[in-house]
Amino acid sequence: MSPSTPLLRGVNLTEIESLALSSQLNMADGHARQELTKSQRSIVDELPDLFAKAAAQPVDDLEREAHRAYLHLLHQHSYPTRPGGVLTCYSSSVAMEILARSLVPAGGGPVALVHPTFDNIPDLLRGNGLRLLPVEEDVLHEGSVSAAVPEGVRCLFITTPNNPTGRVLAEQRLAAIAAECAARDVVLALDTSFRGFDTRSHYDHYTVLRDSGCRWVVIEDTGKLWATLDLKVGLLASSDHVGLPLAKIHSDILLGVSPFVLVLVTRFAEDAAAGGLADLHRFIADNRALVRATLADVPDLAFPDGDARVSVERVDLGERRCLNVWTRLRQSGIYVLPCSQFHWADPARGDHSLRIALARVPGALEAAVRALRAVLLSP
Ligand code: EGV
Repeated sequence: MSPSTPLLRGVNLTEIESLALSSQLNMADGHARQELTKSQRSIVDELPDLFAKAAAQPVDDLEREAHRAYLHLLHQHSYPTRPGGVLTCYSSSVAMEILARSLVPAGGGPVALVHPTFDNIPDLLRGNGLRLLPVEEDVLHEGSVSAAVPEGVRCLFITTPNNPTGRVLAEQRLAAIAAECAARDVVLALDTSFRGFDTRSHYDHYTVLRDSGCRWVVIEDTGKLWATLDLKVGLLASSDHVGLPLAKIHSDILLGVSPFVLVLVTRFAEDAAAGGLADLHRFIADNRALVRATLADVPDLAFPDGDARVSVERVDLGERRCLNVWTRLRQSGIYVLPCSQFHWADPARGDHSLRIALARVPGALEAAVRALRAVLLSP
């Protein structure tokens, strides 16, 4: 996409994010780009030793340690420990692609997918020829459970906490939805990539899923929490008898992730468990407060996700169009994300909001949000 591309229709969110990668004021992607903490820096200082450890130990052990450290950190104590119960991938999008491909041979109806959500999820599903049915967040979270699991679908896919809204599926609601999926033999798939930020999504999902008796898949992601320069893994966990060729497709795509990355994930997870996660929650809350305070006096503006704790914040622009605001910010080298594409079934519904990344150095975030304020205040 050339720098003068005027319209963003037909362009996906990741393409927009990639425009921002070399900018000093990149508030676009949801990756972690804050400074390392002191204890994280000391892990980085040990990298040569970690490399040696990774080379010396059996990769099975390293994989088990990484799963355990990460999933226990997030209180997911009942994750499957059987062989192949958690498949390790280079990223959660690779896990997503494996899930999408695995759903094809099963045949059957469309996949029901939360609306809105990050657009690479619908794109990967559709890219594999699957038909999609949007399920609005409100329908998913409240009211009749049978409406949350539309008739005839082969799979229900929920991002929780959701991206960009931060909305979390409550334990009772997960239990009710999982029971409905069990009764109707619908595969329940969760993407919990942002759960590290929100303790309300730290109840043990695997206990709830297992108790329901449904067929389920969970995608986890270590990539959103720590500024490890995209050294990360995605995890693809599944129930016994899930009936999808996940391991086979995983083997089509990779032999395994780097043992070095597994060791790094284990160390960062241990550091987080020792207090780093609580520090991170405070850091994100402070950055969210900074955004809200800086924009507080701008008329016709709102923060629709009052309760959100994830590392992104939506801003409702009122009458203004996100494309317009995005274009003007971009002229100053400042990047945020327009929200149209999150509304994958009805992009117009996102035309008046932006998403700001919060996992950033506070000084840079403040500069970007001040510039946003200036754009919003000038006609
Ligand atoms: C966010 C982009 C893709 C994704 C960004 C993201 N990756 N498309 N494979 O990591 O919220 O900005 O999730």
